[in-house]
Amino acid sequence: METTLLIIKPDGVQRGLCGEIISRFETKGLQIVGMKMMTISEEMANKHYAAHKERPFFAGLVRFMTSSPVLVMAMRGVGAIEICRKMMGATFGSKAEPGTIRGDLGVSNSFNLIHGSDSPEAAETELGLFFNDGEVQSYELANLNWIYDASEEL
Ligand code: 3AN
Repeated sequence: METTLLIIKPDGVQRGLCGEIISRFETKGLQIVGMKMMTISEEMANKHYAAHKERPFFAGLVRFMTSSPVLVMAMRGVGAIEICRKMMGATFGSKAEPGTIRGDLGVSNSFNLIHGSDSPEAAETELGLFFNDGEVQSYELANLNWIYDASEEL
């Protein structure tokens, strides 16, 4: 099982798309193990996007991410990191494929609705940044054996 960090960005919250976006992950068979609404501080945004510090869009990105509340989620499943990235679609809403969250729900390149960790290392770091000890739950899904073929996949 992998756990990944997802953030419904300020545009997703403001546009009332949280339900739609969460529903896609639940319907897929992923398990929500953490969720909270928060307003990201500038310090946190700087840490989270440290890799992009030198990029021309960095200041705008930090301004956007701190401008209004976000919904932070920890999502668990076999291969969850790659599955969530595929479901999010390409970075820019204008380019993302139909069927993906960004492809179906937005047209903007800067306001692209959702963040998802892009590697196991990033997931670990980002989960640690956005969730305190004890905030990510461990519980057994009652229908786990109908989501996965337990004899082969778990
Ligand atoms: P992704 O979120 O698809 O992993 P990254 O990691 O390349 O994309 O970029 C991180 C974030 O930086 C993106 N989610 C997007 O909000 C923003 N970003 C990336 N490139 C640009 C750009 N050229 N103009 C504006 N914002 C950008």
